[in-house]
Amino acid sequence: MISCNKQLRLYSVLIPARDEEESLPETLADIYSLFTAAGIPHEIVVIDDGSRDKTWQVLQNLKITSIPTLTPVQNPEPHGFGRAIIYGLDHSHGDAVVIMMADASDSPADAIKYWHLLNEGWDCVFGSRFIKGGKVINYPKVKLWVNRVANFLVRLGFRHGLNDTTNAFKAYRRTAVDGCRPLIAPHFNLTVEIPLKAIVRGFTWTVIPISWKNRKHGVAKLKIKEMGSRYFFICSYVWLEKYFSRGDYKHKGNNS
Ligand SMILES: Nc1nc2c(ncn2[C@@H]2O[C@H](COP(=O)(O)OP(=O)(O)O)[C@@H](O)[C@H]2O)c(=O)[nH]1
Ligand SMILES: [Mg+2]
Repeated sequence: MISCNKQLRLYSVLIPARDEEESLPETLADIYSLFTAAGIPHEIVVIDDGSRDKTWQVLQNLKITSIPTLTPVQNPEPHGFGRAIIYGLDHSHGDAVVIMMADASDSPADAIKYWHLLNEGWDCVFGSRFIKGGKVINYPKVKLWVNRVANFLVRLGFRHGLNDTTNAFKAYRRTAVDGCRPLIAPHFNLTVEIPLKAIVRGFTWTVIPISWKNRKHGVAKLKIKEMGSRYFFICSYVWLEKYFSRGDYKHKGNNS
């Protein structure tokens, strides 16, 4: 069901980045060129989160030389993937947002499909790498296995039918993200807090197949051992809201 037909004005691309000096030039050039060619009004908000390499200088340079829609910001301490995204949400101006990774794992062409679906009226557009048409390239084996088990358990708990909840690469109308506040996950667990809350709170959503590729530069930072309990915590919290809050936090009516 589609709740709103209002055309969107500006697409904010939020990219949390920590020590991504090598990946960012290519990632940002790809997004900028495809979005510009598609005529999408956008801003690219890269949130530098305490990088110890030259990420910040690289961003300043790209903004001046080649990517005018880039607006880099620095997340002050305390750091954390989730905190950086929340900082980016608070410092971006679009009425639609898409969360993408700095390591070029997400496809700008998919982000463009998200934009068009948001404009058709969906509150949220999710991608799945694990439905017909979806694709993963060089996904590390253990990580893939953990991912599939985690997504199966989330699906069991929420009965929402989505099989790629944990992937951060999703797009939202601003009204939907704001309807998920207060956002409380400080780390990678924000990647499940937003979609689960949006679903539980009654925002409309749809899914398309997407592709994902492993990074070419730098190292992956998600530590499954450290994050497991945090994912469990946030899923439990939203699960309790779903079954015991008597709809107190539900999105009421069409105010998108
Ligand atoms: N703000 C912020 N971003 C981070 C942090 N760790 C990783 N990222 C970013 O999150 C995205 C995904 O990280 P990555 O290392 O590729 O994780 P993985 O591929 O899921 O293991 C990239 O854009 C990283 O730069 C962090 O501590 N703070
Ligand atoms: Mg990655």
